[in-house]
Amino acid sequence: MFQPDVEMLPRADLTRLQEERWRRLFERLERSPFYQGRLTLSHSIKDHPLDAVADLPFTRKKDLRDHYPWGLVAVERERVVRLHASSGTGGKPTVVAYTRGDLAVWAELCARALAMAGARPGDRIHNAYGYGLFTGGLGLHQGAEALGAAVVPASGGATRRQVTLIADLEPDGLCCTPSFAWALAETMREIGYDPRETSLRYGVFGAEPWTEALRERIESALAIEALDIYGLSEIVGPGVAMECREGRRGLHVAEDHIYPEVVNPATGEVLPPGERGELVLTTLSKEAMPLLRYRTGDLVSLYDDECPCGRTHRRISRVLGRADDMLIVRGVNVFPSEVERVLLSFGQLGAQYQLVWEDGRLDRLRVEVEASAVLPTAQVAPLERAVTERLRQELGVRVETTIVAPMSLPRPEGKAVRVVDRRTRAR
Ligand code: DLL
Repeated sequence: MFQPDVEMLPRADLTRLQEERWRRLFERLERSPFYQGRLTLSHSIKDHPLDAVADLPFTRKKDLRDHYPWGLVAVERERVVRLHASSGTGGKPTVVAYTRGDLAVWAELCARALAMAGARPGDRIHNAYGYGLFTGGLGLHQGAEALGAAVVPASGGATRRQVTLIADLEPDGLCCTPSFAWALAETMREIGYDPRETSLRYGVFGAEPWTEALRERIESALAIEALDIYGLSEIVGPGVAMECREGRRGLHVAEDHIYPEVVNPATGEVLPPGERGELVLTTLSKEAMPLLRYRTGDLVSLYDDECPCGRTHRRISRVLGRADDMLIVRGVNVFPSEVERVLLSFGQLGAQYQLVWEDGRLDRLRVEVEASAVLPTAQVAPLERAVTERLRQELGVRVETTIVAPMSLPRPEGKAVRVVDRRTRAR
């Protein structure tokens, strides 16, 4: 454990620490132009207890966009030492700012996360998250250094060169998106290098939704332990929550710095532990860009039961999907991760797939999925029918399946693109 004192802090002490930081958060929010206009007039924010946080308004991604780039910054411009931006679809990105203190906390959170996956000082860590405006590369880079590990800052892309680096530099850990981890294993096989024979012991995979089924495939393909890391730029980047190797059920939220709630996405009402809803996060110590009740759009449940690792911080489930990623196929809600779970239950199918919207009288969704190895032609159609039938049973709606040749779908360099729209008619 990187910081056992805080990671295992008894619950009562943790609550006290949260409350202390919560009071100081309000002083910071008052210095943010966005919150000044919003909070002081309508809410008596001073002395507002943390356990009544649900009375306070949410902050949404739109607020960050509307007040781009400086409107949520709560410190003098000279104190900002780093800017990142989140990958948005269209329009302006959302920019996030950090003070020196924010960077130090972020490095700690990423060091904790790496240690949760089994990283130790002196390890070598191959970091294939993208470096740049995206927070994955630099975030885990700082974390590895804070832990006392050596980082190979490979960044994304150039898969073959990355395989060579892994073979030559013999890292202990791998950081990248789960889809890129899978692409690395495939490339290793393609060039005749057994992916089970690398030096790697563990992987810290996140930045996109993935399933238990994909975890099993990656663990067996690379002979490593694969753990889930969660984060978002608006809050800090990777390190907001991390799965521990002892529990492997849920990701510990760094509760000394971030306060989690799960709400009903439609009504905003706070849900009890165990119920699935949208994750809402409040930063407790962020200086440059403190956020109050930020709607992440990510669907999870919160667990408050004990974890075998001894950490006291509550956990969130694996992210099921984003509220806005949900596809509605003829009235039925479909999450790409549910499709992935079904596809990977077929050993003959690979882990690379896309959901394609097509023209048709009704909404037509088709799954294109790669075979895991070249299939005899006679087997393709019956397997497609079997997959379509299983999808119908599990999702409750018909989704046609097309099996394509291994390695024929585009390989991701960063986050996987799971949904493609090929409709031509105006919508
Ligand atoms: O993806 C930060 C990150 C980098 C996390 C590296 C983990 C590892 P953004 O680009 O701002 O930041 O995207 C944040 O990605 O709201 C989720 O929808 C999704 N996401 C992140 N981690 C996971 C995960 C980074 N483990 C958005 N499982 C979030 C599922 C994830 N979705």
